[in-house]
Amino acid sequence: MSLRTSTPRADGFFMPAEWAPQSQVWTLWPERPDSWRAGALPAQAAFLEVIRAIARFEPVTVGASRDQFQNASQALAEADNVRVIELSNDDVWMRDCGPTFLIDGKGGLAAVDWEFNAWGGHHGGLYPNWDLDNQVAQKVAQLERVPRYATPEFVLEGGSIHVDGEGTLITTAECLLHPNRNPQLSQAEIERYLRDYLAVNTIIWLPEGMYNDETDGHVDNFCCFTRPGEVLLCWTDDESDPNYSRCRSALAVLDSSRDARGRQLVVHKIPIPAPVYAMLESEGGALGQLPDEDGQPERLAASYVNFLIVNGGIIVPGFDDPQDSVALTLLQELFPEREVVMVPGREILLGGGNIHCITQQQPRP
Ligand code: KQY
Repeated sequence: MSLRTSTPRADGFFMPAEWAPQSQVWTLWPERPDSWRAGALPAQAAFLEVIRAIARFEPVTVGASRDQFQNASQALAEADNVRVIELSNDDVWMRDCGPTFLIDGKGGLAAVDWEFNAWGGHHGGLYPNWDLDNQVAQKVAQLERVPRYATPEFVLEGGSIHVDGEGTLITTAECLLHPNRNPQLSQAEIERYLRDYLAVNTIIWLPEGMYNDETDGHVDNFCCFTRPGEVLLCWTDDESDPNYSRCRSALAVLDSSRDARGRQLVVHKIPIPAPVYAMLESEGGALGQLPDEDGQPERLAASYVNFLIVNGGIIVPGFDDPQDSVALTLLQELFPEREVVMVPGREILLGGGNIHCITQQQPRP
């Protein structure tokens, strides 16, 4: 399918909000032993719960490697609304290596194929080779027969941006201005890419994301739009929590921002769960799960904001924490027209992300 050499903005495409109607959700199947403990079996069970939860609302496509295709197919053989395809990958983070879908409001669908460098390339990247991940967006665009806009000279992960579909984008300086992504570009030049490829007009820069997030502070683990003019922000009142100052700095920016339509943002706060650590599972030997240099258990970047909006539903991770029910109730209030479904999030979190990170919605144009 065609590679476009113009920009999406020039061709009338824009990134819709996640709450816009969707035709399906894409994800990938875990197997990588240095990301997933115990032969990835616990992770595969966790992914199955997420996939089945989404499939209650809309179709899901699961990409599995050649080695895992049959295993994934068997595990999902009786799941309605799910197809498994063979799709080579380096790991599971479809939000980040997959395409960002665009619509034009006239029935057209397109995809942005951002350059992917595994969250930092050879300067802090999370695995040493990401060639297969870097082809995922192109393959998905071809499978769906949609035109593709590629940015081989600009690195971006889908989890580092959120849009309201009305011209506003939120991101974090911690991630997008990190020198391991696009060191040759100024902030203004990075904004140019966002404006040209997503057709946004107002960019809100939060200083940081969640503490100890392996992605250098992806916004999708920290703050998101819930509807035009309203955002949801991770929050803690515990002054000893390293997230305390991060939440307050973000709130200060949000409170003083206007969105693309000139609205002052309404900020909803969602508690973060009590600190979640990688402990017993470290025995499985996956990277990033061992105690840190001080011998302390590693704090994981657990967040309820890492949820996915689907047609008629919200799929949110739970952490066996008293705040789970608080988060569930708040999300149900914020999305009264959708059914909020909580699925266990710890096992996916051990790999470095959560439900939003492992999925990519395809809008229905
Ligand atoms: O989007 C994400 N949260 C990706 C995290 C990658 C972690 C690799 N171990």
